[in-house]
Amino acid sequence: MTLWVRSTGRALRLWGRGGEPAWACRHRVAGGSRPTPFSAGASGAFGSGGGGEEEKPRLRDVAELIRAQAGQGVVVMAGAGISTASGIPDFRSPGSGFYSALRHWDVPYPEAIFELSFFLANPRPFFAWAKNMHPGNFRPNVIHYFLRLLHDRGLLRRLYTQNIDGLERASGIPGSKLVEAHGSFASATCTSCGKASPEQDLWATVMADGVPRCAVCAGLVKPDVVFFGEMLPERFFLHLVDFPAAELLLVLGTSLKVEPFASLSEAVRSSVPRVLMNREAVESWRPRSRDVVQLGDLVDSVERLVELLGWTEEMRELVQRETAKLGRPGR
Ligand code: CNA
Ligand code: ZN
Repeated sequence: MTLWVRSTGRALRLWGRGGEPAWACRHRVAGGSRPTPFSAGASGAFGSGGGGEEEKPRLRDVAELIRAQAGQGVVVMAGAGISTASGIPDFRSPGSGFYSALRHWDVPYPEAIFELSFFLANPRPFFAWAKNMHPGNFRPNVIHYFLRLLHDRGLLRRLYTQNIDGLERASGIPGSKLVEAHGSFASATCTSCGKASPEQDLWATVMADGVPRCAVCAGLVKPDVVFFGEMLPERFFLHLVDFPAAELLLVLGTSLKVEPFASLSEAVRSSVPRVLMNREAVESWRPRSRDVVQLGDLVDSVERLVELLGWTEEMRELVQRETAKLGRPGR
């Protein structure tokens, strides 16, 4: 297990315990003790159950909170659940999640393909998986475009994402508004000499089932996604200013099992409303009185939310415009 250094330290590394992959480590360390499991009715003012009669009032509350924003006060935390509708499996959903598929791979245990030591010895399983992540395979969905609308409307302070699929960028949200906390495939580096490798070279090799090598020293080239025990990008430190300044926190499509990312959900001021939207309850969520928890499919929730906000037409136009711009088939 790699050491995890708290934000007061000099470095932040992904941290895991109990057999989780590099950028999918589990367990929180904030506060030291395990939080009380999240349960129905324990989520504060608006309850925690999903679906049915209660859905509308909760989404209305979310819409109200967004409407109440005057400036760039919205901070978003996103996870793999915002991209499943684009056709990219998350890790933990039973059946469809990446973990469920791993038994077909030549790895001693699932998390090994994101461990540097395993990668250096046997990079093929990682690149076989990476092939599926080619940016041409996917395009943003309504959830990404909802976040884009938050930006267009001048409400977004920053979007922190754990995703490495680049779909937030592809939706048109500028890099200055993004913190890709677990890196991305947009750049790659030689693991021997540190030379940067062009993204197109990487993909050309990976798509041909090859293993990318450095043009200078023939060392193994690794995309700049954060592996187990690796440093998080410097931009992650923006959280030190963003979270204390946030006026509203949206947490979307994440199991909050990766540290140090997960603990950010507790870094906003206690008076700041937090909205958690996920398919299922999040075990480590520590309820606060102003929380709103909306469980269920994110696409359904976001579409309804957009409707409640009166942004449906704007969203339709945005999706049309951006889809035409991307000019390639997606899912
Ligand atoms: P996770 O642990 O797999 O959790 C995803 C969460 O999203 C789960 O709680 C799901 O129930 C929920 N979810 C999935 N689909 C939907 C949906 N349509 N509507 C509502 N909720 C949904 O993934 P996390 O992101 O929490 O964190 C772990 C890793 C996974 C991070 O480091 C990611 O980088 C990594 N990951 C990224 C991608 C990607 O880039 N798209 C894909 C798979 C894994
Ligand atoms: Zn090199």
